[in-house]
Amino acid sequence: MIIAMASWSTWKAPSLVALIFLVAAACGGDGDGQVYEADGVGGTSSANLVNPDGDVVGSAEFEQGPTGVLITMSMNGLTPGAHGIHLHEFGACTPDFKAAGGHLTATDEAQHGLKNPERTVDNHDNGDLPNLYAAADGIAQAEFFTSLVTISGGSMPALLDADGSTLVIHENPDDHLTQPIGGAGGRVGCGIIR
Ligand SMILES: [Cu+2]
Repeated sequence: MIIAMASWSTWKAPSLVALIFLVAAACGGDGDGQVYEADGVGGTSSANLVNPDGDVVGSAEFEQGPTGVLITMSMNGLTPGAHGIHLHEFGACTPDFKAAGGHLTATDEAQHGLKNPERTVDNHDNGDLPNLYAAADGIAQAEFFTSLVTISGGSMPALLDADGSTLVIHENPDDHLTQPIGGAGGRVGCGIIR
């Protein structure tokens, strides 16, 4: 509308040039149109992780960075080896971990799996993370970084949206391919993100 109304009189030409510059900046400069935006860079949230008996077995911290969320976590009581771990859509772990719902996504058509060839920037599963590895003593410590969510607001599904979200740990590894959860099996840990 502004462009259509702009005349080529000498005093309006500078504002037209400025408008074109802003549009280019919003496209990130490489023409792909993908821009990560979040409210409150530096903001944090956290979760206490519980096992199916309700015992606290770990914790996770979430910090909003300019291009994604850094997750720092530790947990004990796991079987040694790899465990699928995802961000789930509801902020609930009771009466059982099914209350956490499915993965946090922006579309019902979401494709699970970091290695899924059907996956695009328009249909990725925003709850996906690499696997969590527990040592022989059942303890796992990890950092994850994801640019597929925000803590609040912005251009990706937010952890602290109206229905909240959870960090869920599964009993088996996520193969990053199989629908809907990479064959990760049952839920052995859950934490409400607050
Ligand atoms: Cu999951």
